[in-house]
Amino acid sequence: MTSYDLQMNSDGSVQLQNENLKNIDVDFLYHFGIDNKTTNLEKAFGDVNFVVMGGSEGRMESFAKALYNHLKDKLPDLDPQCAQNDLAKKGGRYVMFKIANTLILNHGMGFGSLSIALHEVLKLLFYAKAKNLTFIRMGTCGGVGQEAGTICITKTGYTQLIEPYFPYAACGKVIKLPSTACDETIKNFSEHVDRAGLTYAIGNTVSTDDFYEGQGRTDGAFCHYTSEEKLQWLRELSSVHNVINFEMEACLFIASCNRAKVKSLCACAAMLNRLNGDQITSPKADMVKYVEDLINVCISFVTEPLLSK
Ligand code: R2B
Ligand code: URA
Repeated sequence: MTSYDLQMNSDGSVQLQNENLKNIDVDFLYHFGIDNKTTNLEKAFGDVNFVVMGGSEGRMESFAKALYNHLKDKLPDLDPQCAQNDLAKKGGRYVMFKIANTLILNHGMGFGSLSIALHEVLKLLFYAKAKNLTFIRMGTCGGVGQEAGTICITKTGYTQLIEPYFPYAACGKVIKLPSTACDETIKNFSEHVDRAGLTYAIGNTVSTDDFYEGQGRTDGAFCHYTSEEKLQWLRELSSVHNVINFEMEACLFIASCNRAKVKSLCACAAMLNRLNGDQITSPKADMVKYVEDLINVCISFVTEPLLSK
């Protein structure tokens, strides 16, 4: 798949596809502990343009603090508490912050918890009538032929069987929806990475259900293949399928954003080059720096429309 025509709503709003929602009087977003009656969602979230998601709570808390520090002197009306105010606290499952035009939340590891967070945040922003939306996943990954520190930007998220769609299972049947990201957003984002002087690669991402066997590691609790078979697979992924990295969410993330007609981008910092090994043994300070670099690029990307006004 080379490109995907998103066919967005003209105002860039979320397009839900569920007639049943019209018959729900109060929609309780259970995992966020937020509903659309007791909170005025339009007032609270109507000005959101970017949603930045990542796996861990700590990374998203750091992102919220860094974005707040970047903006506090430039936007005098910014709430001084916004980087501490966890909006999903009542749900007890995710953390969520809103800093100016950006909603920040974690999604946990893998498709299960990501899927729940996406259903609820898409409904939240639909009820809020938010416009011109771009969803970003800011994560970590294993590079395939990419060295540690490289920012890997996903063109198409593949399944672990190297298919260019996400297979949604419902009522015992599967529907397959395309998982190719928006070219324009990739181009815009990569210009920000370039300007920061960081190394990046654009290519396909394999999103797996598992960190170990799913990604062909030989250091899990189980392993039924040889190191040679693993390397042969990794080399084939790179040479035949233009795969640059492994992680555990991009395929679903992009497919769900496409389904809701919002722009999406997945950018992940490589923690290692899988052609050189399986264990992640880079010094802690290096890994912290890779993530900080990615955070700074995302901040540059989401604040550009605000600060160029
Ligand atoms: C990257 O890192 C996590 C596994 O360590 C997973 O959430 C992912 O996609
Ligand atoms: N996350 C993954 O899913 N795989 C890696 O190798 C590193 C981070």
